[in-house]
Amino acid sequence: MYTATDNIRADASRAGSSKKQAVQQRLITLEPEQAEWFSQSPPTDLWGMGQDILELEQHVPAEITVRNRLPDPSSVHWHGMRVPNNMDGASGLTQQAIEPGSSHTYRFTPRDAGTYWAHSHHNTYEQLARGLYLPLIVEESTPYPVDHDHLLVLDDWRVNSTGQLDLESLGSMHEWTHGGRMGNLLTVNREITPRLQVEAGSRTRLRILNAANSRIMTLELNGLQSWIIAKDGQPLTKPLKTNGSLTIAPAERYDLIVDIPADWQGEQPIYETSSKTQLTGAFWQVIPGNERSAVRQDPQSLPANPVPVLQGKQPDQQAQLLMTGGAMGGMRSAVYRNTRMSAQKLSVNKQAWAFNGVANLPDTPLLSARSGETVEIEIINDTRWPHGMHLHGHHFQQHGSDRYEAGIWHDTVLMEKNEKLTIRFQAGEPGKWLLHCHMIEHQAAGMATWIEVTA
Ligand SMILES: [Cu+2]
Repeated sequence: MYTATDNIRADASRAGSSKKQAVQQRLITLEPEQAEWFSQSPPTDLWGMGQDILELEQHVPAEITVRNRLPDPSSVHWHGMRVPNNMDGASGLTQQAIEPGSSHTYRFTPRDAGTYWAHSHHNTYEQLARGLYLPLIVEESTPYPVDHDHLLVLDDWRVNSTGQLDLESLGSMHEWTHGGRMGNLLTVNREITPRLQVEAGSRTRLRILNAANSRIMTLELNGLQSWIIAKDGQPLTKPLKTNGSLTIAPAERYDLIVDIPADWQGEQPIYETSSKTQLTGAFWQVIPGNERSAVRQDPQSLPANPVPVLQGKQPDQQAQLLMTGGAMGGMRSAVYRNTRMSAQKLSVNKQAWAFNGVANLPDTPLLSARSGETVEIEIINDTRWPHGMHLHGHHFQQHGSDRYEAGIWHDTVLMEKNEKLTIRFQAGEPGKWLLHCHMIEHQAAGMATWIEVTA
Protein backbone atom coordinates (compact mmCIF):
# COMPACT_ATOMS: atom_id res chain seq x y z
CA MET A 1 0.00 0.00 0.00
CA TYR A 2 1.20 3.47 -0.82
CA THR A 3 0.76 6.13 1.82
CA ALA A 4 2.66 9.33 2.25
CA THR A 5 3.95 8.20 5.62
CA ASP A 6 5.35 4.75 4.95
CA ASN A 7 7.66 5.77 2.17
CA ILE A 8 11.25 4.75 2.67
CA ARG A 9 13.15 7.97 2.52
CA ALA A 10 16.86 7.76 1.85
CA ASP A 11 17.25 11.35 2.78
CA ALA A 12 19.87 11.69 5.46
CA SER A 13 19.80 15.45 5.19
CA ARG A 14 16.24 15.56 6.48
CA ALA A 15 17.06 13.79 9.71
CA GLY A 16 16.81 16.08 12.71
CA SER A 17 15.53 18.98 10.67
CA SER A 18 11.92 20.01 10.35
CA LYS A 19 12.81 22.86 8.03
CA LYS A 20 12.07 22.31 4.38
CA GLN A 21 15.28 21.56 2.52
CA ALA A 22 16.14 23.42 -0.63
CA VAL A 23 17.04 20.15 -2.34
CA GLN A 24 15.35 16.79 -1.93
CA GLN A 25 18.11 14.20 -1.85
CA ARG A 26 17.50 10.54 -2.52
CA LEU A 27 19.67 7.48 -2.80
CA ILE A 28 18.86 4.56 -5.07
CA THR A 29 20.91 1.39 -5.02
CA LEU A 30 20.72 -0.93 -8.00
CA GLU A 31 21.21 -4.30 -6.38
CA PRO A 32 20.18 -7.95 -6.35
CA GLU A 33 17.08 -8.75 -4.35
CA GLN A 34 14.93 -11.77 -3.70
CA ALA A 35 11.23 -12.49 -3.83
CA GLU A 36 9.57 -15.22 -1.79
CA TRP A 37 7.00 -16.27 -4.34
CA PHE A 38 6.98 -20.05 -3.99
CA SER A 39 6.80 -22.03 -0.79
CA GLN A 40 8.26 -25.10 -2.52
CA SER A 41 11.40 -23.47 -3.93
CA PRO A 42 14.13 -21.10 -2.74
CA PRO A 43 13.57 -17.34 -3.11
CA THR A 44 13.64 -15.98 -6.66
CA ASP A 45 16.65 -13.82 -7.52
CA LEU A 46 15.70 -10.46 -9.01
CA TRP A 47 17.27 -7.07 -9.53
CA GLY A 48 15.80 -4.04 -7.83
CA MET A 49 16.35 -0.49 -6.72
CA GLY A 50 16.50 -1.08 -2.97
CA GLN A 51 13.07 0.33 -2.12
CA ASP A 52 9.41 -0.09 -2.98
CA ILE A 53 8.67 3.39 -4.16
CA LEU A 54 10.35 6.72 -4.85
CA GLU A 55 8.43 9.72 -3.68
CA LEU A 56 9.28 13.28 -4.72
CA GLU A 57 7.81 16.70 -4.13
CA GLN A 58 6.68 18.79 -7.06
CA HIS A 59 8.67 21.97 -7.85
CA VAL A 60 11.48 21.12 -5.37
CA PRO A 61 14.91 20.42 -6.91
CA ALA A 62 15.83 16.75 -6.59
CA GLU A 63 19.27 15.19 -6.43
CA ILE A 64 19.11 11.45 -6.85
CA THR A 65 22.29 9.45 -6.46
CA VAL A 66 22.20 6.04 -8.11
CA ARG A 67 24.72 3.47 -6.89
CA ASN A 68 25.28 0.47 -9.09
CA ARG A 69 25.89 -2.68 -7.06
CA LEU A 70 24.96 -5.00 -9.90
CA PRO A 71 27.47 -6.98 -11.96
CA ASP A 72 26.37 -5.16 -15.15
CA PRO A 73 26.38 -1.50 -16.25
CA SER A 74 23.05 0.29 -16.06
CA SER A 75 21.29 3.66 -16.18
CA VAL A 76 18.03 5.07 -14.84
CA HIS A 77 15.36 6.69 -17.01
CA TRP A 78 12.71 8.82 -15.29
CA HIS A 79 9.82 7.73 -17.43
CA GLY A 80 7.34 10.55 -18.06
CA MET A 81 9.33 13.19 -16.21
CA ARG A 82 10.15 16.35 -18.14
CA VAL A 83 13.81 16.57 -17.18
CA PRO A 84 16.91 18.19 -18.75
CA ASN A 85 18.14 15.99 -21.58
CA ASN A 86 21.40 14.96 -19.89
CA MET A 87 19.32 13.66 -16.94
CA ASP A 88 17.11 11.42 -19.10
CA GLY A 89 19.10 8.29 -18.41
CA ALA A 90 19.09 6.90 -21.95
CA SER A 91 22.33 4.94 -21.94
CA GLY A 92 24.38 5.53 -25.09
CA LEU A 93 22.42 8.63 -26.10
CA THR A 94 22.25 11.02 -23.15
CA GLN A 95 24.83 9.44 -20.83
CA GLN A 96 27.35 6.67 -20.47
CA ALA A 97 26.12 3.66 -18.53
CA ILE A 98 26.87 3.58 -14.80
CA GLU A 99 29.55 0.93 -14.36
CA PRO A 100 29.34 -1.68 -11.60
CA GLY A 101 30.69 -0.25 -8.36
CA SER A 102 30.27 3.37 -9.41
CA SER A 103 27.50 5.89 -8.98
CA HIS A 104 25.84 8.70 -10.88
CA THR A 105 23.83 11.67 -9.67
CA TYR A 106 20.71 12.86 -11.47
CA ARG A 107 19.47 16.41 -10.86
CA PHE A 108 16.10 17.73 -11.95
CA THR A 109 13.09 19.56 -10.56
CA PRO A 110 9.84 17.61 -10.89
CA ARG A 111 7.56 19.90 -12.88
CA ASP A 112 4.54 17.65 -12.87
CA ALA A 113 2.78 15.87 -10.02
CA GLY A 114 1.50 12.35 -10.73
CA THR A 115 2.35 8.70 -11.19
CA TYR A 116 5.60 7.92 -12.99
CA TRP A 117 8.30 5.30 -12.81
CA ALA A 118 12.04 4.97 -12.92
CA HIS A 119 13.55 2.08 -14.85
CA SER A 120 16.75 0.84 -16.38
CA HIS A 121 17.48 2.15 -19.87
CA HIS A 122 20.47 -0.04 -20.54
CA ASN A 123 20.03 -3.54 -22.00
CA THR A 124 16.47 -2.75 -21.09
CA TYR A 125 14.95 -5.98 -22.37
CA GLU A 126 17.06 -7.93 -19.89
CA GLN A 127 17.13 -5.48 -16.98
CA LEU A 128 13.37 -4.88 -17.03
CA ALA A 129 12.77 -8.63 -17.14
CA ARG A 130 14.94 -8.89 -14.02
CA GLY A 131 12.85 -6.24 -12.27
CA LEU A 132 15.09 -3.17 -12.40
CA TYR A 133 12.43 -0.50 -11.96
CA LEU A 134 10.74 1.57 -9.29
CA PRO A 135 7.38 3.37 -9.18
CA LEU A 136 7.84 7.12 -8.77
CA ILE A 137 5.18 9.35 -7.29
CA VAL A 138 5.32 13.12 -7.37
CA GLU A 139 2.85 14.33 -4.80
CA GLU A 140 0.35 17.07 -5.46
CA SER A 141 0.99 20.05 -3.22
CA THR A 142 -2.63 19.82 -2.02
CA PRO A 143 -3.60 16.25 -1.14
CA TYR A 144 -6.41 14.89 -3.31
CA PRO A 145 -9.48 13.98 -1.22
CA VAL A 146 -9.69 10.17 -1.05
CA ASP A 147 -9.89 7.64 1.77
CA HIS A 148 -7.14 5.38 0.38
CA ASP A 149 -4.29 5.71 -2.11
CA HIS A 150 -3.14 2.37 -3.51
CA LEU A 151 -0.48 1.53 -6.04
CA LEU A 152 -0.95 -1.37 -8.45
CA VAL A 153 2.30 -2.21 -10.26
CA LEU A 154 1.55 -4.99 -12.71
CA ASP A 155 4.30 -7.25 -13.99
CA ASP A 156 4.56 -10.60 -15.65
CA TRP A 157 7.72 -12.57 -15.00
CA ARG A 158 8.99 -15.65 -16.68
CA VAL A 159 10.05 -18.23 -14.14
CA ASN A 160 11.38 -21.72 -14.73
CA SER A 161 10.60 -24.97 -12.94
CA THR A 162 13.02 -24.17 -10.11
CA GLY A 163 11.22 -20.89 -9.38
CA GLN A 164 14.04 -18.75 -10.76
CA LEU A 165 13.78 -16.20 -13.56
CA ASP A 166 14.17 -17.90 -16.91
CA LEU A 167 17.14 -15.93 -18.21
CA GLU A 168 18.13 -18.44 -20.87
CA SER A 169 15.15 -17.49 -22.98
CA LEU A 170 16.11 -13.79 -23.05
CA GLY A 171 16.86 -12.61 -26.56
CA SER A 172 14.60 -15.08 -28.38
CA MET A 173 14.22 -13.76 -31.94
CA HIS A 174 10.87 -15.51 -32.20
CA GLU A 175 9.58 -13.31 -29.38
CA TRP A 176 11.30 -10.20 -30.67
CA THR A 177 9.56 -10.54 -34.04
CA HIS A 178 6.18 -11.34 -32.48
CA GLY A 179 4.52 -9.77 -29.45
CA GLY A 180 7.64 -9.63 -27.27
CA ARG A 181 8.51 -11.53 -24.11
CA MET A 182 5.49 -12.78 -22.19
CA GLY A 183 5.76 -14.04 -18.65
CA ASN A 184 4.08 -16.89 -16.85
CA LEU A 185 3.72 -15.29 -13.43
CA LEU A 186 1.58 -12.24 -12.71
CA THR A 187 2.54 -10.09 -9.76
CA VAL A 188 1.13 -6.89 -8.32
CA ASN A 189 3.63 -4.77 -6.39
CA ARG A 190 6.05 -7.73 -6.77
CA GLU A 191 3.72 -9.97 -4.78
CA ILE A 192 1.39 -12.75 -5.76
CA THR A 193 -2.20 -11.63 -5.14
CA PRO A 194 -1.56 -8.95 -2.50
CA ARG A 195 -4.43 -7.57 -0.45
CA LEU A 196 -5.35 -3.93 -0.80
CA GLN A 197 -7.14 -2.90 2.36
CA VAL A 198 -10.13 -0.62 1.94
CA GLU A 199 -13.21 0.20 3.97
CA ALA A 200 -16.65 -0.62 2.67
CA GLY A 201 -18.13 2.52 1.18
CA SER A 202 -14.76 4.24 0.80
CA ARG A 203 -13.21 6.03 -2.14
CA THR A 204 -9.77 4.93 -3.34
CA ARG A 205 -7.21 6.39 -5.70
CA LEU A 206 -5.68 3.55 -7.66
CA ARG A 207 -2.37 4.25 -9.38
CA ILE A 208 -1.82 1.58 -12.02
CA LEU A 209 1.49 0.97 -13.79
CA ASN A 210 2.21 -1.77 -16.29
CA ALA A 211 5.88 -2.66 -15.74
CA ALA A 212 5.87 -5.73 -18.00
CA ASN A 213 8.33 -6.02 -20.87
CA SER A 214 5.65 -6.53 -23.50
CA ARG A 215 2.33 -7.76 -22.14
CA ILE A 216 -0.67 -5.50 -22.62
CA MET A 217 -2.73 -6.01 -19.46
CA THR A 218 -6.47 -5.72 -18.98
CA LEU A 219 -7.83 -5.11 -15.51
CA GLU A 220 -11.41 -5.97 -14.71
CA LEU A 221 -12.87 -3.76 -12.04
CA ASN A 222 -15.91 -5.97 -11.38
CA GLY A 223 -18.48 -3.34 -12.10
CA LEU A 224 -17.01 -0.85 -9.64
CA GLN A 225 -17.80 2.80 -10.15
CA SER A 226 -14.54 4.20 -11.45
CA TRP A 227 -13.17 7.24 -13.21
CA ILE A 228 -9.85 7.94 -14.89
CA ILE A 229 -8.39 11.10 -13.34
CA ALA A 230 -4.89 10.97 -14.85
CA LYS A 231 -3.08 9.29 -17.73
CA ASP A 232 0.71 8.94 -17.70
CA GLY A 233 0.87 11.29 -14.73
CA GLN A 234 -1.08 14.13 -16.34
CA PRO A 235 -4.52 15.00 -14.92
CA LEU A 236 -7.56 14.85 -17.17
CA THR A 237 -9.40 18.14 -17.32
CA LYS A 238 -12.55 16.19 -16.44
CA PRO A 239 -12.63 12.72 -14.83
CA LEU A 240 -13.66 10.11 -17.37
CA LYS A 241 -16.00 7.32 -16.30
CA THR A 242 -14.63 3.88 -17.20
CA ASN A 243 -16.74 1.00 -18.44
CA GLY A 244 -15.31 -1.27 -15.77
CA SER A 245 -12.26 -2.61 -17.57
CA LEU A 246 -8.98 -0.96 -18.34
CA THR A 247 -6.44 -1.93 -21.01
CA ILE A 248 -2.95 -0.75 -20.22
CA ALA A 249 0.12 -1.13 -22.42
CA PRO A 250 3.63 -1.57 -21.05
CA ALA A 251 4.88 1.64 -19.37
CA GLU A 252 1.47 3.33 -19.36
CA ARG A 253 -0.02 4.61 -16.12
CA TYR A 254 -3.58 5.34 -15.16
CA ASP A 255 -4.80 7.01 -11.99
CA LEU A 256 -8.36 5.91 -11.20
CA ILE A 257 -10.89 6.84 -8.59
CA VAL A 258 -12.74 3.75 -7.43
CA ASP A 259 -15.74 3.67 -5.10
CA ILE A 260 -16.01 0.52 -2.97
CA PRO A 261 -19.70 -0.38 -2.47
CA ALA A 262 -21.01 0.04 1.06
CA ASP A 263 -22.29 -3.55 1.09
CA TRP A 264 -18.98 -5.19 0.11
CA GLN A 265 -17.15 -7.32 2.63
CA GLY A 266 -14.29 -9.79 2.79
CA GLU A 267 -12.04 -10.38 -0.19
CA GLN A 268 -13.00 -9.24 -3.68
CA PRO A 269 -10.77 -10.11 -6.64
CA ILE A 270 -9.25 -7.78 -9.21
CA TYR A 271 -8.86 -9.80 -12.39
CA GLU A 272 -6.33 -9.50 -15.17
CA THR A 273 -7.76 -10.93 -18.38
CA SER A 274 -5.16 -10.45 -21.12
CA SER A 275 -4.49 -14.18 -21.44
CA LYS A 276 -7.02 -16.91 -22.12
CA THR A 277 -7.14 -17.66 -18.42
CA GLN A 278 -8.63 -15.03 -16.15
CA LEU A 279 -6.00 -14.36 -13.48
CA THR A 280 -6.47 -12.81 -10.08
CA GLY A 281 -4.02 -9.93 -9.77
CA ALA A 282 -4.92 -8.77 -6.29
CA PHE A 283 -7.74 -8.72 -3.79
CA TRP A 284 -9.61 -5.87 -2.24
CA GLN A 285 -9.63 -6.65 1.45
CA VAL A 286 -12.80 -4.93 2.51
CA ILE A 287 -13.11 -4.06 6.17
CA PRO A 288 -16.25 -2.57 7.74
CA GLY A 289 -16.48 1.13 7.11
CA ASN A 290 -17.84 4.09 8.94
CA GLU A 291 -21.34 5.20 8.14
CA ARG A 292 -20.75 6.67 4.73
CA SER A 293 -23.26 8.12 2.37
CA ALA A 294 -24.15 5.56 -0.30
CA VAL A 295 -24.49 8.31 -2.88
CA ARG A 296 -21.29 10.17 -3.59
CA GLN A 297 -20.54 13.07 -5.80
CA ASP A 298 -18.50 12.41 -8.91
CA PRO A 299 -14.80 12.94 -8.25
CA GLN A 300 -13.21 16.29 -8.96
CA SER A 301 -10.27 16.66 -11.30
CA LEU A 302 -6.70 16.83 -10.08
CA PRO A 303 -4.98 20.22 -10.14
CA ALA A 304 -3.50 20.78 -13.60
CA ASN A 305 0.22 20.43 -14.19
CA PRO A 306 2.05 23.21 -16.05
CA VAL A 307 1.75 21.50 -19.44
CA PRO A 308 1.97 23.55 -22.66
CA VAL A 309 -1.20 24.75 -24.39
CA LEU A 310 -1.56 23.12 -27.81
CA GLN A 311 -5.11 24.09 -28.68
CA GLY A 312 -5.32 26.69 -31.42
CA LYS A 313 -1.72 26.18 -32.52
CA GLN A 314 -0.63 24.94 -35.92
CA PRO A 315 2.40 22.66 -36.14
CA ASP A 316 5.73 24.33 -36.85
CA GLN A 317 7.39 20.99 -37.59
CA GLN A 318 5.85 17.84 -39.04
CA ALA A 319 7.10 14.35 -39.68
CA GLN A 320 5.75 10.97 -40.57
CA LEU A 321 6.84 7.75 -38.92
CA LEU A 322 6.09 4.53 -40.75
CA MET A 323 6.40 1.41 -38.64
CA THR A 324 7.19 -1.78 -40.54
CA GLY A 325 8.52 -5.27 -39.96
CA GLY A 326 7.90 -8.04 -37.49
CA ALA A 327 6.36 -11.44 -38.08
CA MET A 328 3.97 -11.51 -41.05
CA GLY A 329 5.01 -7.95 -41.87
CA GLY A 330 6.70 -8.78 -45.15
CA MET A 331 9.63 -6.39 -44.63
CA ARG A 332 12.26 -7.36 -47.17
CA SER A 333 15.08 -5.07 -46.15
CA ALA A 334 15.98 -2.12 -43.97
CA VAL A 335 18.97 0.05 -43.21
CA TYR A 336 20.86 -0.90 -40.08
CA ARG A 337 24.01 0.97 -39.06
CA ASN A 338 24.07 2.77 -42.40
CA THR A 339 23.95 -0.46 -44.39
CA ARG A 340 20.98 -1.80 -46.29
CA MET A 341 20.39 -5.38 -45.23
CA SER A 342 18.05 -8.16 -46.25
CA ALA A 343 15.56 -9.41 -43.68
CA GLN A 344 17.80 -12.41 -43.16
CA LYS A 345 20.90 -10.29 -42.57
CA LEU A 346 18.90 -8.07 -40.23
CA SER A 347 17.88 -11.12 -38.27
CA VAL A 348 21.53 -12.10 -37.82
CA ASN A 349 21.96 -8.66 -36.25
CA LYS A 350 18.85 -9.23 -34.10
CA GLN A 351 16.89 -6.60 -36.00
CA ALA A 352 13.37 -7.17 -37.28
CA TRP A 353 11.50 -3.84 -37.28
CA ALA A 354 12.06 -0.46 -38.87
CA PHE A 355 10.94 3.15 -38.56
CA ASN A 356 10.95 4.85 -41.98
CA GLY A 357 13.05 1.99 -43.32
CA VAL A 358 15.75 2.19 -40.65
CA ALA A 359 16.19 -0.44 -37.97
CA ASN A 360 17.29 1.06 -34.65
CA LEU A 361 18.73 4.53 -34.03
CA PRO A 362 19.54 6.46 -37.21
CA ASP A 363 22.40 8.97 -37.36
CA THR A 364 20.00 11.79 -38.16
CA PRO A 365 16.90 12.61 -36.10
CA LEU A 366 13.35 12.00 -37.26
CA LEU A 367 12.91 15.75 -37.01
CA SER A 368 14.51 18.79 -35.51
CA ALA A 369 12.52 21.48 -33.69
CA ARG A 370 13.34 24.55 -31.69
CA SER A 371 12.32 24.49 -28.06
CA GLY A 372 8.79 25.88 -27.83
CA GLU A 373 7.75 24.94 -31.37
CA THR A 374 4.64 22.83 -31.92
CA VAL A 375 5.48 19.45 -33.40
CA GLU A 376 3.20 16.98 -35.14
CA ILE A 377 4.14 13.40 -35.96
CA GLU A 378 1.88 11.11 -37.92
CA ILE A 379 2.58 7.54 -36.83
CA ILE A 380 1.46 4.71 -39.06
CA ASN A 381 1.53 1.18 -37.70
CA ASP A 382 1.93 -0.87 -40.86
CA THR A 383 2.59 -4.10 -38.94
CA ARG A 384 0.49 -6.98 -37.68
CA TRP A 385 1.19 -6.14 -34.05
CA PRO A 386 0.14 -3.60 -31.45
CA HIS A 387 2.83 -1.25 -30.16
CA GLY A 388 3.13 1.11 -27.20
CA MET A 389 4.94 4.19 -28.46
CA HIS A 390 6.90 6.23 -25.91
CA LEU A 391 8.39 9.71 -26.38
CA HIS A 392 11.05 10.71 -23.87
CA GLY A 393 10.96 14.03 -22.03
CA HIS A 394 7.58 15.16 -23.39
CA HIS A 395 3.88 14.58 -23.09
CA PHE A 396 1.83 14.61 -26.26
CA GLN A 397 -1.80 14.64 -27.32
CA GLN A 398 -3.52 12.53 -29.96
CA HIS A 399 -4.71 15.12 -32.43
CA GLY A 400 -8.01 14.44 -34.15
CA SER A 401 -9.19 11.82 -31.66
CA ASP A 402 -11.74 11.67 -28.86
CA ARG A 403 -8.81 11.60 -26.49
CA TYR A 404 -7.61 14.93 -27.85
CA GLU A 405 -11.04 16.40 -27.30
CA ALA A 406 -10.94 15.03 -23.74
CA GLY A 407 -7.59 16.75 -23.18
CA ILE A 408 -5.74 13.52 -22.42
CA TRP A 409 -1.95 13.61 -22.40
CA HIS A 410 0.36 10.66 -22.93
CA ASP A 411 4.01 9.82 -22.76
CA THR A 412 3.19 6.33 -24.01
CA VAL A 413 0.32 5.37 -26.28
CA LEU A 414 -0.99 2.01 -27.39
CA MET A 415 -1.42 1.60 -31.14
CA GLU A 416 -3.40 -1.28 -32.56
CA LYS A 417 -2.22 -3.08 -35.68
CA ASN A 418 -2.74 -1.03 -38.84
CA GLU A 419 -3.71 1.98 -36.74
CA LYS A 420 -2.64 5.50 -37.66
CA LEU A 421 -2.49 8.35 -35.21
CA THR A 422 -1.23 11.89 -35.07
CA ILE A 423 0.55 13.15 -32.00
CA ARG A 424 1.17 16.77 -31.13
CA PHE A 425 3.44 18.24 -28.51
CA GLN A 426 5.50 21.30 -27.76
CA ALA A 427 9.24 20.76 -28.17
CA GLY A 428 10.69 20.92 -24.67
CA GLU A 429 14.21 20.85 -23.31
CA PRO A 430 17.02 20.98 -25.89
CA GLY A 431 18.71 17.68 -26.63
CA LYS A 432 18.23 14.26 -28.13
CA TRP A 433 14.98 12.54 -27.16
CA LEU A 434 14.16 8.93 -27.91
CA LEU A 435 10.92 7.86 -29.55
CA HIS A 436 10.52 4.10 -29.33
CA CYS A 437 8.19 1.18 -28.82
CA HIS A 438 7.94 0.24 -25.15
CA MET A 439 7.26 -3.39 -25.91
CA ILE A 440 10.85 -3.52 -25.06
CA GLU A 441 11.85 -6.42 -27.31
CA HIS A 442 10.55 -4.41 -30.27
CA GLN A 443 12.76 -1.52 -29.28
CA ALA A 444 15.77 -3.80 -29.07
CA ALA A 445 14.90 -5.28 -32.47
CA GLY A 446 14.72 -1.95 -34.26
CA MET A 447 11.74 0.16 -33.15
CA ALA A 448 13.64 3.24 -32.02
CA THR A 449 14.36 6.68 -33.38
CA TRP A 450 15.04 10.09 -31.90
CA ILE A 451 14.10 13.72 -32.28
CA GLU A 452 16.33 16.72 -31.81
CA VAL A 453 15.29 19.82 -29.88
CA THR A 454 17.47 22.87 -30.30
CA ALA A 455 17.60 25.96 -28.07
CU1 LIG B 1 6.23 -2.63 -30.51
